[in-house]
Amino acid sequence: MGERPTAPNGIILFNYPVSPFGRRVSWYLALRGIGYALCEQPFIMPRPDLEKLGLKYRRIPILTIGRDVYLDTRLIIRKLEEKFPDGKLGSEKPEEVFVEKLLEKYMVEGPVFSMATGLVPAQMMNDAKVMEDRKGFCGRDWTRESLEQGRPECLVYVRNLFDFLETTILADGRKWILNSAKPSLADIEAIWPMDWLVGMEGAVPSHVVSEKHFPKVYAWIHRFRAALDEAQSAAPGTAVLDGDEAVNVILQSSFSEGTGTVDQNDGSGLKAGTEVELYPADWGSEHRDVGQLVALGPDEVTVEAKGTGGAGAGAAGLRIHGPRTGFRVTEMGGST
Ligand SMILES: N[C@@H](CCC(=O)N[C@@H](CS)C(=O)NCC(=O)O)C(=O)O
Repeated sequence: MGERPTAPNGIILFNYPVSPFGRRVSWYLALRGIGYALCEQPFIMPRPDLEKLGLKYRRIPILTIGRDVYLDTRLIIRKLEEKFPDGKLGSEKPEEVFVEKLLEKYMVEGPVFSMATGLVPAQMMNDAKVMEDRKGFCGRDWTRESLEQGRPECLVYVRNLFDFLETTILADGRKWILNSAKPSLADIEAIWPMDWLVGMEGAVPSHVVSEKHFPKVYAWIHRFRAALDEAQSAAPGTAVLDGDEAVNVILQSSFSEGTGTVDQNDGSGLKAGTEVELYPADWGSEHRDVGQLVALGPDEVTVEAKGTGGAGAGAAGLRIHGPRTGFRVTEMGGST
């Protein structure tokens, strides 16, 4: 009999390789040397593995720890910092935490990703299914024509972004954003869209953005990639699970954390136990997870999905956690 599949540290990352958001998490795990299992997902819908879990959220990546499901890289990284505090990448100093948070807000919640996606080379959009699947994502229809049309504005924005880092925080020749000895959380928060753009052939023409124009930013990216290679070769190998294995591991696990409480000062007025829908506010909002509200705080909302799941998850339930910002939590049938 073969060995029963397991997930190191109870962690499973649902991701596909070209996801720049997914890289935020796989880089974090590699830099920390935290072992996990990967369950690779298709680039477009449907995603049957997630359906089997009864999950409706359609963005990538998703991370599970035991029976707890974490949505959105902001919350995923925060949770990993909390659950594996020894050697965490975030700072303890308030002014550095301020920088990390602002970078997260600008790079993840702000306009950066949308502007960067506007530089996806138009010739890459040659699959009608992909265009249909991503309609409206980052505010575009993803036709070649609209990409071509929007390109100049995105290029101006991205060039300014490179210039911003080159002439401010990296100007003094420091190796890492917070002048740390190793890459820290602030580096992850800042580097992922830049690395994605530099690595995407045809995205940024070399007369506008290049090593020559922005030597410090490029050197930082090279340094980061080298640090990552080093961490990856030292890290425990990633276990790979297929969809059925991942679903089984999750459904045989227990919850990895307690339920938490519902903050009466949240502003929504929602009460513990109310049946709610949870979904991202910006895109993919029609994919809504339904469950009972079990926790609500300034940074996190948790619903327990019971009976709404797929084949396996329905009976026993999963707890689905989302960040509070950028997500909506609304009472089923209500107007909250
Ligand atoms: N704020 C989310 C954004 C996630 C996101 O937009 N991911 C992209 C992939 S890089 C996505 O979901 N694209 C649509 C899809 O894969 O279905 C996060 O930080 O996780």
